[in-house]
Amino acid sequence: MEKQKRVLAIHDISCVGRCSLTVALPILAAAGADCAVMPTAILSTHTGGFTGFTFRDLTADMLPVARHWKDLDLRFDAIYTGYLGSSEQIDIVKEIIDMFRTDETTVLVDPAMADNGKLYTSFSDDFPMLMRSLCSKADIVIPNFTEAALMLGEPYIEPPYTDEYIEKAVIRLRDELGVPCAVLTGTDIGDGQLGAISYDGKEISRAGAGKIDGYFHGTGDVFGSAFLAGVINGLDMRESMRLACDYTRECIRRTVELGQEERYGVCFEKVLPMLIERIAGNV
Ligand code: PXL
Repeated sequence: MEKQKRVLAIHDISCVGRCSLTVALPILAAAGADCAVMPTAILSTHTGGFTGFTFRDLTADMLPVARHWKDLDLRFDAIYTGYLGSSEQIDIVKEIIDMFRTDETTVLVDPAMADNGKLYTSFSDDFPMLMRSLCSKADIVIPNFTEAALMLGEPYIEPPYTDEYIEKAVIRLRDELGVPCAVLTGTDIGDGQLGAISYDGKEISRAGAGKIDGYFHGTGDVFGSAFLAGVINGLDMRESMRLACDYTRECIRRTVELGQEERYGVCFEKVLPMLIERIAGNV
């Protein structure tokens, strides 16, 4: 009988708005993982689409928490990092990765800091280069096109893209960041599909699902969590991307069907049975 996988998810808690930890924990739990959490900050809501949100920075708590876990001899099969609460957390997260990484650990870094050509309001202009240095410690990175452009010091280009542009971007991302595998999300070549492309130094893989128009908050975290759910359950890059694309699309479709306001995130809870079935059936 295979041991239950333990994941450490390092993201903020946006108490309302379904993103970061309030998405990662339930999705990874549904995928059968024991998901430990390290909150980087606690916000009353996320920062996209709400004003007047509260923000409690938890930078000072992170290393003491990690040291306690080290004393307990806790081990993690995967470390999944996302939205960070301060620039100082970049070095802290690197230290935590060093504390817990073994040959069997998968380190997945989502450089959650920007979308639609813009850095999120809470980050300063030097943050993308700091985030780039964190990405270089990962086994897999999953930026969108805005985050990739910021880390590569390139102008952001609006979709639709050419297939050639997407391929070059993912190859550059992997090679320049020095990361074993890069997954670029938000691939849109104007054919009605939206998806992701990966490059692991040998092979380029693609996955996509029918595009639904609109801006849906938190879908990067839904995608990242479902992708990691695939990886820890033994799926390869292409299969994990396909699972994440199909799951994210279905979450968006249900959100539209239910007439839910976009800033409250997508109705991922309603689609968890599909994720569980797909993982059980290994597709
Ligand atoms: O899902 C990205 C995200 C996570 N956490 C917070 C955010 C955002 C995007 O805006 O504001 C606090």
